[in-house]
Amino acid sequence: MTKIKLVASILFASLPTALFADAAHAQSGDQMATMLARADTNRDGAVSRSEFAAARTAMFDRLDRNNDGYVDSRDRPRLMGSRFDQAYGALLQADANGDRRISRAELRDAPAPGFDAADTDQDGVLSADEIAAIRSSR
Ligand SMILES: [Ca+2]
Ligand SMILES: [Ca+2]
Ligand SMILES: [Ca+2]
Repeated sequence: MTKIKLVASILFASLPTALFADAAHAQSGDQMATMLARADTNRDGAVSRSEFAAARTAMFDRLDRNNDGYVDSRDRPRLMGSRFDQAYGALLQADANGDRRISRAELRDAPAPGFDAADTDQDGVLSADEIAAIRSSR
């Protein structure tokens, strides 16, 4: 693996589509479960809504390369642009006002259909059992 590819894989390794995907998207359960494992920052085996939101914010900060508080085409890197496009495409689901740029507020308020669908008992926390169910159901 070249150094550039290595850096890019670190920058975009957070499987951003999993943060916005709904059940209908072609998102493998393994990818979703891997993303959730990364989001579990306190390592209790469960992912709370705030941990999920923090994972989204971390992704936003990586994508907003010029740090202007918006993710849009101006943040597209010259290298590995296609990976940016993939993440940006997922993020556009949060573009509530349709201006093709995503603000922090839009990200914060965006629905999380993947999270909601996986939270089968609707307590706002994805338990280890609920995460295991994602992995086995897709
Ligand atoms: Ca947790
Ligand atoms: Ca930006
Ligand atoms: Ca739950």
